[in-house]
Amino acid sequence: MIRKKSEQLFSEALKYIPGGVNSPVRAFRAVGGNPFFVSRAEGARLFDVDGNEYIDYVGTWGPAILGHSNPIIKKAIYDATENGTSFGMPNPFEVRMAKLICENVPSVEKVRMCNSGTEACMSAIRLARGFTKREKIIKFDGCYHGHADSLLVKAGSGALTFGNPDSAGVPSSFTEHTIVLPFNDKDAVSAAFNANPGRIAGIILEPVPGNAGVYLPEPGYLEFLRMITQENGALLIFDEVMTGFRLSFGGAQQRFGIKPDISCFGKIIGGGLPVGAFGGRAEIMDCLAPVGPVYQAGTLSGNPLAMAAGIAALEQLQNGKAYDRLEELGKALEDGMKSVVKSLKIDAQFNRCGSMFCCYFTSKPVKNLSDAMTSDRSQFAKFFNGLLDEGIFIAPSQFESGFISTAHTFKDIEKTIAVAEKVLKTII
Ligand code: KE4
Repeated sequence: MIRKKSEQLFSEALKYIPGGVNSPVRAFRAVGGNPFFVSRAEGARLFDVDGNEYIDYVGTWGPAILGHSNPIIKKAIYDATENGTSFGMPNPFEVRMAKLICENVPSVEKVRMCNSGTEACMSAIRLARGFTKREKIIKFDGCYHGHADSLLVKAGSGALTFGNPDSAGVPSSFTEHTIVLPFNDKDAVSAAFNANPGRIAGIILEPVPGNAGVYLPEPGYLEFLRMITQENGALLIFDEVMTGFRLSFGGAQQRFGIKPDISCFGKIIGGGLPVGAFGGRAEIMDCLAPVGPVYQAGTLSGNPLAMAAGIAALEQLQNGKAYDRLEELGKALEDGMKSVVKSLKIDAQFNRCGSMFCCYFTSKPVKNLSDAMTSDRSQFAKFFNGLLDEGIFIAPSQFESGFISTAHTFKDIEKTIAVAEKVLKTII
């Protein structure tokens, strides 16, 4: 594929933007080559500035569950701009959004809007510490909760991609209260509570980790975390920035039947505009300013355009039909990929939960970060570039999730499987 205009734009971008990108994972550092620049996105397609077309499985990292340029979301944004773009005072959209989340996410009685998933997770941690008056937080290696200092410890996503899961610039004193454990390991959690009696404020996790690829909680694991936090007076925090309204309209917590104490959101609830939110039991949320002593704020929190876009997205998802389609498309992709891997006798694992998926190049089933790390990343890079040259765009890192949208068709899935087979034949 010719990407001359993208190359020109990238060399210009490098003069003014670190790495030429505004978020590291876009830089293609893990897979080689340079990023393409998008001129337009429509449905399940991205179009770059050189006119190349891609079937898109990144979906702007999760928000585009209804595909790109969804007409109802776009109209909601246009209509909202008629009345201004930001008011600095409450607006009716914020109430509608809060109601939608509280009425449809099992554990959420009250919710606070913010502007990113990072803010949501950072604020949820502060709230858990304020509510319990304890300092320590348990997180799991490979899980990514945004780039707040205390959570950039053995983090996933771009931090893992670039091999700096413990970022520079974060003093050890900022992370001394962060306990990092392997995911899906009950004994490690029990040991941490035994070693820190009365000092753990909470556990934060991605209920289905999507920032080291995709792997699933073992049966009973989430129930165990719910029980052990309750037993120890600690809070269970589900980071549903990626899984919220993705794995069901009530998120992973509804899919798995678990009620966490605090939940974090982002991505889908903004309809593609900047957004974050965190919510939970009223007695916990009322510890937040201006009611309680835990401070949290944001100039653009509850922004009318982002709220209007998010409401338009959620209202299209609310009848649940989208999730049936996403499950059918996801199953078709999984079945096709698994049969290709089997017929070519390749060491590869295809993990999926609903419309989130990942292909690892390892013979080992992937159930946690250390399993994911056994994947052959040079194979992944060849797979990524082979697909890209054939017009299929998956995440440019082994340690990310792929996303299917309702705009994808079974024809797209068939094409993807056929191209994957062709590419795999050339790289094995
Ligand atoms: P943001 O601050 O990027 O809005 O959200 C941080 C975040 C928190 N929690 C989870 C589970 C997340 O997946 C994320 C962000 N996801 C990454 C993709 N894996 C965003 C992509 C990027 O960093 O450019």
